[in-house]
Amino acid sequence: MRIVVLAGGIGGARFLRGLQRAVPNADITVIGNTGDDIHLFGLKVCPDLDTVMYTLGGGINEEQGWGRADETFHLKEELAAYGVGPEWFGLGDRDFATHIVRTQMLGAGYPLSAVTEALCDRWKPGVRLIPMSDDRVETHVAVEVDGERKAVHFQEYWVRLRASVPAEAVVPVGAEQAKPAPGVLEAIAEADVILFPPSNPVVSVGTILAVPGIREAIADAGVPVVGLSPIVGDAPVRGMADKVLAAVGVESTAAAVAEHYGSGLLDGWLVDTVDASAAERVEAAGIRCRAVPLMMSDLEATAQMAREALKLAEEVR
Ligand code: GDP
Ligand code: FO1
Ligand code: CA
Repeated sequence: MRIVVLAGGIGGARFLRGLQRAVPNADITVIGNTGDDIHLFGLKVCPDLDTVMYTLGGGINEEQGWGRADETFHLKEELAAYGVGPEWFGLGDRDFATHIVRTQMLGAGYPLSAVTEALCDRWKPGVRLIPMSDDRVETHVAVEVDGERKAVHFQEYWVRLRASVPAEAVVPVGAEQAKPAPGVLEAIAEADVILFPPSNPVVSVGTILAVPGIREAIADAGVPVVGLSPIVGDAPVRGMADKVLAAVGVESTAAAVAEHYGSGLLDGWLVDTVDASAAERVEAAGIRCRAVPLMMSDLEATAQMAREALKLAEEVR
């Protein structure tokens, strides 16, 4: 079975581990979000690609959900001693190596997709991980700080400001001009099923869908498209997705997120059992809906979510 998954960081990566357990022989292509990418200290950092790569490759810091296990921060401390920041972004020594290799390869002329493949040669995530685009896309967030309206990089909004100020707009800068990376449209066209994991609907899945051609390819693929809600009990399970949902005028409920994707894209939607009453509204929007446990508390619970998603895909096929 050929499965395509549109993934952000933690939510996408953890779901993928469950999917691999549920269907060990599946041919899985992951289209990764690169809107979170940031240039720091002259290096290109791709948080969501790395989170998927490290999580599936066994190198992730499990508690944190991002960055490397057994990490140290000597390099960051030395940079700080020179007064070189930003200090609010925690790049560890082991993680730095990934960004150095990536930046070196990009400098030598390799596209990000080829660089990602090379990095995955080491980590062997068991999926084909492709960035949504080889072109530079950077999510920026319009905020008002001390009465002044300005746009900040997504990482500055998320990590430095902790989404503590309202987001007035979320803009995937460069997306309109970006082309899907080689293999993205082909994987979608050849998929048997397309899954939206419980990733952030705005800054993860939404950014991938903002690359011209990807949304259309999914809608035209003619195979079931099934999503899992990252919103449980009217709040994100983790993180601050409610803040960016508000910026695009979507309430933080499982039903509203399904409507936001819409029946033009989604055939099926899984909500958590605590949101079972949302099913009626989702189905009224033309999307088949089931309520099942959606907490990725352990690998088996996550695998069961993947099985339910594939079951729903068969129902709508
Ligand atoms: P990020 O890039 O690291 O923010 O990760 P993603 O975009 O892939 O996923 C973030 C989303 O995952 C958040 O909005 C969370 O609500 C959601 N999430 C995290 N853990 C769980 C879980 O156990 N169950 C569900 N349903 N959603 C989760
Ligand atoms: N998230 C944080 O909350 N604080 C950090 O200092 C931080 C550093 C970091 C370094 C590398 C990396 O790949 C990810 C990192 N993240 C950090 C997570 C990252 O910012 C994610 O993009 C966001 O959490 C949302 O997706
Ligand atoms: Ca992300």
